[in-house]
Amino acid sequence: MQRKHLFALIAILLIATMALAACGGAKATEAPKPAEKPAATEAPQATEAPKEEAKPTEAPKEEGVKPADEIVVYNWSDYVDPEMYGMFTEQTGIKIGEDNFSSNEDLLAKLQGGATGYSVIVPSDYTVAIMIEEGMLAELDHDNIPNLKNLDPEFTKLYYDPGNKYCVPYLWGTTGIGYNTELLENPPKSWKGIFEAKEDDPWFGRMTLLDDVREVFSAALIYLGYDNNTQDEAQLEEAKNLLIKAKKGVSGYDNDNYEDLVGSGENLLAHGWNGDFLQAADEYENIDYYIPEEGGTIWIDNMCIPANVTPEQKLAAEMYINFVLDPKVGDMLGEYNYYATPNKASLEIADPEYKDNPLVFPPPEIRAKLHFIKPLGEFESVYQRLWDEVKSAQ
Ligand code: N2P
Repeated sequence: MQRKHLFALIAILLIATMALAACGGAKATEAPKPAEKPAATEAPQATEAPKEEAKPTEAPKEEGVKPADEIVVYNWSDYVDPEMYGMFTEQTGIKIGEDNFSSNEDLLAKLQGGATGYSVIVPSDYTVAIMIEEGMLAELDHDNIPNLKNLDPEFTKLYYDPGNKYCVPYLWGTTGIGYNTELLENPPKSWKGIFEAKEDDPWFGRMTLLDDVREVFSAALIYLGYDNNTQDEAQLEEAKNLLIKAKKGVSGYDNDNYEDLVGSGENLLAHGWNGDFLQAADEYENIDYYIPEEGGTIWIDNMCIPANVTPEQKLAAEMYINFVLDPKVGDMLGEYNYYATPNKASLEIADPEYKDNPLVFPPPEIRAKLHFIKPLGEFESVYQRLWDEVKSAQ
């Protein structure tokens, strides 16, 4: 080749290289991310679609995401085995903080108000339905939660989230009455004793009701023989009047300390959640729990991820959910809290004292008297208005 031809060729090659680099500039700088990790982890999906197409759409979103260093769980109080957080941090390096709410309505209001920073929240069934409807929850990536297989199949077909698209059941339980066995021999069998307490009943003025609109209305409606999710305003008015009259025998509305007040003897009985009383019974040794003869409520609490988390928080949250679904961890959680686990693999290794406890796992005759609180859409505001009237009545 002649010298001038050689220069011409070099010049052409140089220009061509520069032009290619300019066109592909964006790609060149971003190349390391999509090219390295996704290829390996996404291989199974890639077999279905041509590689070139799959990479740009799928790779950057999910892959290369590292779990957040720390997440905050927004939970009910006393609703975890305190050892669990340390175990999770030891296994994953992810730290866990916890913040507490006292009712589903508080949780909902807080998130509707724009709260951020919570990676896992624990709403009950009917509140999950509301949150899904309002687009407040992130869809779970089941690939990150292989322990989902441990759930009892019954808990994968729930009306509020079939297939666990958004949430994973955490614990379930019932709402009834707990009482001080030393100071009260014969607690009232019927809700009548609560809502129509007489001044000479020993518990008059020494009992609390939950500070929870749907729970309190459910109990009153069940006592009156109505559907606890009624939308009949006359029935609701009757329940409201009953609750207003009942106020004189009630010392307060409380979701967080009622079991201690019963254990210490300050109160003789309280409307509350089964596991809270049973945990306190360990400490005070003088508390028992029952469902009044007309019935009570049953609920399932769930681990969900708010829609506003970062991809890093979401991955860490899914890792935490997967951790809770571990058979041993699920068993620890249930046995510590005296709430029922939805984890079949946990039940298989659970202590018989726990899994045969009829106050944790109610037998069929009690189960038949338990009702779920259901989401009521717009009508929820009617309950809230009546509840405000109850709370503010003198
Ligand atoms: C635990 C509260 C139980 C949750 N302190 C009621 N859904």
